[in-house]
Amino acid sequence: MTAFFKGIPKVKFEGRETSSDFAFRHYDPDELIMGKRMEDHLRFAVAYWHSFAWEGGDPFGGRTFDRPWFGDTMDLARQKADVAFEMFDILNVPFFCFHDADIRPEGANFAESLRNLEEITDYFALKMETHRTRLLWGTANLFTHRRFMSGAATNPDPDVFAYAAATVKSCIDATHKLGGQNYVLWGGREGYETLLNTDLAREAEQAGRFLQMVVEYKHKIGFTGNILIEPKPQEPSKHQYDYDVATVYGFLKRFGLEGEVKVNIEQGHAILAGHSFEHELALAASLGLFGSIDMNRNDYQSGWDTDQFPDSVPEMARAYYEVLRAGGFTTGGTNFDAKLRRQSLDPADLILAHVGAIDICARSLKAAAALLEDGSLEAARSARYAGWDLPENQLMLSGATLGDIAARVLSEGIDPQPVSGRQERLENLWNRFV
Ligand code: XLS
Ligand code: NI
Ligand code: NI
Repeated sequence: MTAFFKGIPKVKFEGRETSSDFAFRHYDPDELIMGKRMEDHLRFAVAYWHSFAWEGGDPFGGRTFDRPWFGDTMDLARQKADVAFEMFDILNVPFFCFHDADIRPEGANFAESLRNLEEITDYFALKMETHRTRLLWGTANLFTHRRFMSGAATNPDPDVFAYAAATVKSCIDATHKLGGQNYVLWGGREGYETLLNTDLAREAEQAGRFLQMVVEYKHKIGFTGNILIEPKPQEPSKHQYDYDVATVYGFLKRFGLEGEVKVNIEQGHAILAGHSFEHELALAASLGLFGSIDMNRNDYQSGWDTDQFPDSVPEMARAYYEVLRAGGFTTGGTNFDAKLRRQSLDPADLILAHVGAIDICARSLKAAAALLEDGSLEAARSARYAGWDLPENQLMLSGATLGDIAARVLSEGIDPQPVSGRQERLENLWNRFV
């Protein structure tokens, strides 16, 4: 045991009446929702980077956190892992996620970085023998180090492409070794700062080839998890190629990778792209792309990717409603890609941030499930399209020509009558459940 979380109890479900801060009021892992345990619906994961690697800096000031494991040695990396697994136990979360750079010190060269990664992931494997928390996904950090300042796969310098390919290979290997259920690619610097020095056609070809190799490699080593792309429109680049779900779908089609790659959708990224979270989730589900969630929220005034913990049941219920309609998570889950505010210095803050967020998600899931089970909303949705069930209308979608349809409009005197979309009624219905 480390001393970091000294005095902090394991967080358990205690129900609404409890007065304890360190308790779940709504998240009862074993409660059955639509016939499935809540833990198996939500599949919570802690993000290693925000919780253990982030130092509390912002563009105007550096480190505010004072963690005993900050530093660049393997000993400190192991200490960080000890604390991380202690937090996973305190929260009883089934999963965690990491980037290579979060968990191991950068070496003097690629070989040393690789050795560090292998050593620390062996240490994780050992810890996973005595802790229940599993790996939801691993990923490579291809955006922090200065070598990646002009991109990774989309870099004008082929040596960076090669370095990124080697790095991704090492991270897929590490994820596979640890039994990870997905592998994520977020293209933080796969984009541009200015079109004046950028060749869009080349960069797209490079990114397509890169992803094809990732998919080939996954099959070669027998990694059965999903490859997930995480869309984001900008930040850190001025423009990022994986802008949103629709853009990623077009990219996958172009390179023949639909069916091979799904998406990891982040709440704050959806908002930055000018969408709602539920829009991105519903669209991904409709395209057969839905994979996993990065759960967080942005400050709606600042316009930045502030990665705060979620705090709104009405908003998250919309998200989980789409997750449930999509059939729920398979390999995916709810990863808290969220960080403390830089004034939240105490170890307890780290725990309480997750406790609150977990309860928000649990309440949202319950509200969404109740509405889905009630069936009124889905009945209204189906009723709206009921005309399409008639055989003569089905024919318009397969078989009939424009000429046939025109003849039918004339012969039957078809004269469409507008009907209400009933939006406010449906909003009222929605609000009875949240
Ligand atoms: C940053 C991204 C990042 C990914 C993983 O905005 O959300 O944290 O989830 O590289
Ligand atoms: Ni993000
Ligand atoms: Ni993310």
